[in-house]
Amino acid sequence: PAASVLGYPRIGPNRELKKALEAHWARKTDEATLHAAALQLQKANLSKLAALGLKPDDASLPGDFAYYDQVLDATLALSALPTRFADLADANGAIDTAASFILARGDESRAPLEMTKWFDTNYHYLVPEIGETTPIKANATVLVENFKAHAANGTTIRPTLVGPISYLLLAKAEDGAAAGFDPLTRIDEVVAAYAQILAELAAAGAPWVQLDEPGLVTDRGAELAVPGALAETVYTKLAAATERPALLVTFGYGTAGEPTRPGATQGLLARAGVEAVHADLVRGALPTAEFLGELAGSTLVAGIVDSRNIWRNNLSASLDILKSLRTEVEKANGALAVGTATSLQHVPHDVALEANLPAHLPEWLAFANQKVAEVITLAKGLSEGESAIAAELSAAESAIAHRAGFAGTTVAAVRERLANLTTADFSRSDAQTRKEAQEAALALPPLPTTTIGSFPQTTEVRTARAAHKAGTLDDAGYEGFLKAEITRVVELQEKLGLDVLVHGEAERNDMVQYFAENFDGFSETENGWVQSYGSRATRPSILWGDVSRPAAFTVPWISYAASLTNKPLKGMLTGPVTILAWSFIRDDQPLSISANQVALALRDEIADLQAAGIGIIQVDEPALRELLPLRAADQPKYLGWSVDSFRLATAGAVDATQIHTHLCYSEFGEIIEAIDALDADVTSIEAARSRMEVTADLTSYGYSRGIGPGVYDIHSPRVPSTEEVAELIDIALGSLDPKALWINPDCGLKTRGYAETEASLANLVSAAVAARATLGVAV
Ligand code: THG
Ligand code: ZN
Repeated sequence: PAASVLGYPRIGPNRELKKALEAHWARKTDEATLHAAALQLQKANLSKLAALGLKPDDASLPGDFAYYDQVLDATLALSALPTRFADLADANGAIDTAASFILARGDESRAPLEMTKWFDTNYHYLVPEIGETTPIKANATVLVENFKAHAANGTTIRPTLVGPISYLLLAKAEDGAAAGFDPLTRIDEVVAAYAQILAELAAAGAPWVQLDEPGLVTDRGAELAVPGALAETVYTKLAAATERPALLVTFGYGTAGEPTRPGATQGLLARAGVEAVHADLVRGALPTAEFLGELAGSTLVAGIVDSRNIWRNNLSASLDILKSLRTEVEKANGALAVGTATSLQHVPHDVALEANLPAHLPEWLAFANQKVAEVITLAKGLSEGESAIAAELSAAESAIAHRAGFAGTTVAAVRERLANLTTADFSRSDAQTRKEAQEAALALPPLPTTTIGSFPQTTEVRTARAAHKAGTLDDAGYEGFLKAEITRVVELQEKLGLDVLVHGEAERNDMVQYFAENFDGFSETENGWVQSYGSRATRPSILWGDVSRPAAFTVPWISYAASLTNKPLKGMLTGPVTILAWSFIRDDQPLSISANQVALALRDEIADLQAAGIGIIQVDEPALRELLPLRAADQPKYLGWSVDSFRLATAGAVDATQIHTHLCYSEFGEIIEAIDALDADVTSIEAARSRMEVTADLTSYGYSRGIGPGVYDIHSPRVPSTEEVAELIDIALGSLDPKALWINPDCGLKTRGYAETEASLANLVSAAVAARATLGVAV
């Protein structure tokens, strides 16, 4: 195929799949109804793709549907049931749809498969659990049935599966496997199963199958991609089968193999007999002529259209790159096709679904459908010449010119402020001086108790917000509602006896979107949903211009809460890295510059909070770990600017103002130095599930400022007993200085209900009070 996309959003333009799944999980519909809804959605998507110009008869159409997750679907294709789910196997050892939802969501007696980030994206996959004896047995039924269902409709899809190497790289060793067991040791069995799946798909008539091997763009993957290593062995074996479809092997999210040898992995696989190989030209390096010469008659799918961001493609620049690639590829008797950098699952469906964007913006944007059109246009330009796509080239050129010249894209005042920054703007005075000033100002008890910031977002809160948005609840009515909600939350915290109170964040729909709405330079979509995991999606904001903060916006709510209590009230902000990580970001300047712009906007808000008498301000950075580059060599630079942006946001605070931060993960060994460098006075982190494992790490690192390792897991409605909380406090006290320890839950309470929140916090407070008594004069 001359033009193809690696994958397409699965949730549906109006989140049809989400609705069908959630109705089924709520037992409102049976499996046949769910299946019919999913098939109808796929058919609608495929006819949309065909209408946009992808050919329905040459396997250009992606066949990447998954009810929940593409990695889970590979687990199903391998019948790889972890031991703790072994009873779910059917008579053939296979995992059916109902069983797959138990893997994804757990049941009364079992936690679901662990969920973790898919490469450096905001998508989360279900982690396979592989041990020495995990069954591995091909089950091509779902893939074959799906292929046939579309073939019966005159549509030839390209069934897509996570590749065998990436599957095992993404897996973790099953609990109970021998120490040091590496799932990759099961590769021969996985390859044999894939060979059988390929044979069954060939028998069903599939001309092409796509295997995604993004695992090979990581450092670990690079070791497997050198000549003679696993990638070569595996694909030589798979290519040697006589009964198989043609293979397209893709490498999204970076440069496959060694970063200094871009194209080498593609060359290696082509020589092994793979018909088409893909390269990500957006995050990955351009394959060099040396390696393109090794394509040996295979097709290179050039992933030139960005599938992780929403900007319109610079078609003429892309066409120039494609033409030079083609020259090299054709020297090796290969062919060039045009594609996307990764699956389009990371972008929303269609700009046309947005009715309320600011007038300048739609022309600059390309969501999935616009990107498909770009791929087709580029393929046409490549085969028929510039003149065949003259109108598209000039439309893209003028949109890009409008974007570059638009008043908000570059704002002199913002640029000047950044240019005038000095190193002093990134530093506070020394931690000890601050500590003394804060102790005097705050007079907190030992082991102070607090929460992470959000309180339950009840149906009433969501209903009031929706009514306000729809215009049925006026500004005054909404403000009155929110103030009543804040009053309730403050009174509850007083009653519970917490020491540092929060206002509860009822006014915020989302911890990022709320900030984007209040900063210049960002816009929000109405319908720009992107799957985050399973049936859940977010609507990332779009950062398109220089950022500034027109007016204080958190101050009124937080000041109102502070006016209701004599206890210290903690102001809540979201940090620069997280705001950027969960938004679509500019592609016309380094992320570090946007980060400092956001930091200055936050710095202004912090100054205003401080002026309003707020003495504790938390700047959350749950996504700090998330944006960490895949390659170790790229990490120090990232950690440098990300830490700097946090420091720039917070360093305007006076000594007596206590800066807190919150990080949503416990495995931060890799970035402990960066966390220390944030120089926050107090850091709260997830720790309950690992039973305070991190506290010992922190102590051995020599971390000396305030630390709040979460004393209970908020991810389930379970109420921890006072004894359980007390035990975790004891563990923490075993390695931490009691003067540094804070007592708080693991994370915000937004997703919890009030009943369990109140009970859990009551137990947290009584455990803290008891621990204080035990410490006695020691503190
Ligand atoms: N905010 C933003 N991005 C995020 C998170 C966030 N990315 C990472 C992480 N948190 C993702 N986790 C979730 C958790 C819940 C939901 C989505 C992503 C969720 N979404 C609702 C749904 O799909 O029904 C829709 C929410 C809405 O109406 O806005 O529940 O916290 N920006
Ligand atoms: Zn958290």
